[in-house]
Amino acid sequence: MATRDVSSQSDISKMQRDPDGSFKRQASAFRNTIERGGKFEPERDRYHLYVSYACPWATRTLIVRKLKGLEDIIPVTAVSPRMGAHGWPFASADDYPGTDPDPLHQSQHVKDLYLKADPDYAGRFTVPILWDKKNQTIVNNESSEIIRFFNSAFNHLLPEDKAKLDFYPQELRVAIDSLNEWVYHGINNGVYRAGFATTQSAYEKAVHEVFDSLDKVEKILEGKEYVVGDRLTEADIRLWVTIIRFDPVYVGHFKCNFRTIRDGYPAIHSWLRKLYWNVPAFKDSTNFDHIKTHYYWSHTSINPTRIVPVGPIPDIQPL
Ligand SMILES: N[C@@H](CCC(=O)N[C@@H](CS)C(=O)NCC(=O)O)C(=O)O
Repeated sequence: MATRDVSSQSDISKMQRDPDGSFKRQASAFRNTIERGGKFEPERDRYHLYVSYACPWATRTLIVRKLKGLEDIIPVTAVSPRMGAHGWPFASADDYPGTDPDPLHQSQHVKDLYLKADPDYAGRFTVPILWDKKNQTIVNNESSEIIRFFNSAFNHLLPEDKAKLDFYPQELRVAIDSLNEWVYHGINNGVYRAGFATTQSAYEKAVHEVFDSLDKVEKILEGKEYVVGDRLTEADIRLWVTIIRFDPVYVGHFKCNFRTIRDGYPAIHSWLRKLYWNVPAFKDSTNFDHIKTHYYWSHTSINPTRIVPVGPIPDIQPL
C-alpha cells in the first residue's frame, strides 16, 4: 500500500497540462526487454499482463496476445473501467462486471503494483503492465514494446502455426515505423490531445491534426485491405484500437466531431468492421461497456455528471 501521498499521480483530475493548455503524454518508465539470455527470459508461467478493456494502449497487447496464441503462457487480469482518485481499481475495490481481482498480490489498485516494483515511482499508474513473477517487478509498461515481445520473444514456446505469425516483418519495418509515428501523433495520441486540452487553441490545433491524419489514412485504405503492405501488421493493430473507440467515445467526449468514422470515412469503416467481425482477436479484445464507462465516468473534468451516453446504436455496424 502507498505510504506517501501519491494522489497527484493517481487522480486523473489532478493531471498537469502545459502552460498553453496542451496535454503531453509522459514517457513510460519500465522499459526492460524480454529476450533469451537476458534478465527477463521468455518463459511459461512467469509473466502476467494487467490491462483495462477500456484502454486503447492495453488493447493492443490483448490483441497481439490472442493472435499469437499466448493465452496459456501469459495470463491476464482486467481492472474496473471506473478510474477514480486512486486510479485503476481491481474488483476487490470496485466489483464492476467483467473486472478481476488481482490474483498475484490482492492489490486494491494498479498503483499498488507500481509502488511494489518501485516505492519511489513518480509517474502515472498506467495500464498495460507486464509483471514478472520471478523478480516481483514490472518488466515493461509501454504497450508498443510489449507487443513486440509478444510478436517474437515467445515463439520457441508456441506451435508452428502461431510461431510463424509475424506482425512486424523485417521487409515492412521501415514502412511500419514511419506510419506508426504519424498515426501516434495525429490519431492515437491526437484524440487525447484534443480531449484533454484546456484551451481553445490547443484543442483546435489537435483536432485539426486528428482529421488531417484520418483523411490521410482514408486515402491509404482506399482499395486496400491493410495500412502497410498486403497483410495484417502491428500498424493496423495500433491504429485499430483508436478507430474502434472513435464513434462511441472520441466524437463526443473528446470533441473530435468533424465527422464520424461510420458516416465520413468509408474505407476506414470497412477496414474497422472487417477486422472486428472476421478476426476474433479484435472482437474478443473489445468491451464497449468498459470503453464508454471508463471515459465518461472517469474524466470528471470533462464530464462532471458522469452520465454515460447510450449511443451510438449500434456500437459498431455489421459488415
Ligand atoms: N505509453 C503507455 C500509455 C498507457 C496509458 O496512458 N494508459 C492510460 C489508459 S488509456 C492509463 O492507464 N492512464 C492512467 C493515468 O494516467 O492515471 C502505453 O502505450 O503503454
